[in-house]
Amino acid sequence: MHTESFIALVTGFEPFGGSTLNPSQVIVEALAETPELGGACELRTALLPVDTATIGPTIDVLWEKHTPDTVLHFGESAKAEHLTLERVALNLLDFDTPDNAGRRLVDKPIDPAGPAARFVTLPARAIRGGLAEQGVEARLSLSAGAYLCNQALYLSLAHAERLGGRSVGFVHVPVLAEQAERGERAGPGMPRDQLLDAARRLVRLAVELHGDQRSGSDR
Ligand code: PCA
Repeated sequence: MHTESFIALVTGFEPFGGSTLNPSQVIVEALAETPELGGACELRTALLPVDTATIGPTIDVLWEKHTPDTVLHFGESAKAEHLTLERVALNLLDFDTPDNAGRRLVDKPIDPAGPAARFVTLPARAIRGGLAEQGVEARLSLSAGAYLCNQALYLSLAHAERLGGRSVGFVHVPVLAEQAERGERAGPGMPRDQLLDAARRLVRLAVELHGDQRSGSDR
């Protein structure tokens, strides 16, 4: 019997803003090493640049190459204390922290012809519920900011819109305790093992719940 395999793409970001590592990169590397998602799911991983000019082409290539069913973008947030599931991406670039190419942008649209915002197609609320059942606290958020994480989500959701039937979402994660210990970020930060365990559970739930989506009702 031929079964179409289900493709999950998980991305993280390179370090930025004076840190030597990014917790989302650590997640992607750990998942690539031991995917353990089970079933017919194929895991693909990638690292995204913190560069507002090259991130779009990078995302285009990933969609072209993998045609994923589910996409989970992970990124660091100094403000997050728990895994935070974003629900909306805005058509806006507005940031003080320069990207890794040294650019700072104010009040610029990501796509002048695009909609003002896009909702995630990932069942964020159901995933949060599934995590809670496993004893992992997560939050829902209405703003992914106006920096590179928001840009990645907005652009990826355009591909989801074009193809249909894809669940795409963004998860902001806290900084790592080791970043705080090195003085690269304010503490306390999350221990690496705790972050990796929570991220792995979240990816598994996203894959399991993919088929359960009711359009728009579960964000
Ligand atoms: N966090 C930034 C960009 C890269 C990352 O990991 C953000 O929240 O936009």
